[in-house]
Amino acid sequence: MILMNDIIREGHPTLRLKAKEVSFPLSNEDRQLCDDLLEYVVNSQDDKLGEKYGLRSGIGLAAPQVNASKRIFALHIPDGENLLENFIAINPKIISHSVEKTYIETGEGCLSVDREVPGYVPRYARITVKALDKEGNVIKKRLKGLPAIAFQHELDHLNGIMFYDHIDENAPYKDIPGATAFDRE
Ligand code: NB4
Ligand code: NI
Repeated sequence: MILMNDIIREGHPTLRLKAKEVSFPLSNEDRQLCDDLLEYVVNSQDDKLGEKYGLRSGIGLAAPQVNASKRIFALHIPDGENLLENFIAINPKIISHSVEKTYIETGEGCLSVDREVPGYVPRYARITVKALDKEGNVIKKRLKGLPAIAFQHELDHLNGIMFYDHIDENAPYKDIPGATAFDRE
């Protein structure tokens, strides 16, 4: 299972690389990587397991964060008792997006960043995405709210972009025209 010391931190060059597309059928190594990424996110949200293994909780994790420069990430986003999203995205793409933007009121964090970086991170409010699952089947989804924000955060990792690259360092909380805040609470 993935533990915190398997997660590379800012400054590591892999976090600034453009990750490579994955070929199919998946190698056993890539299949295992997919399962490990999703397992980490699920474990991290389990109080007992999180406590036992000292995991920082997350709703997403991208392959470059475990030093695998491959276009794969996992999302596990609960909504109270229900599950908003739970999937592995391979060779993901945003095929269209809204003009309207959104941002998490309390800002974003990252498992590869061991510090708070305050400020609004502008994201597209609604996106239509395409990705492949482990069998190579096409997944097409329309995402909004936290799933849309998380998908963009993870896709950024596949392109060597960190959330704070989007924060205006001179005015981190400046108003984002035409944006609606996403309130986590
Ligand atoms: C990715 C997210 C940062 C902003 C918003 C949030 C958490 C992450 C980073 C968008 C994507 C990880 C991957 C959370 C969290 C809400 C749901 C359910 C019960 C606790 C869990 C906490 F943990 N970000 N952490 N950061 N990243 N919500 N939740 N809650 O997920 O670096 O690249 O368990
Ligand atoms: Ni991150």
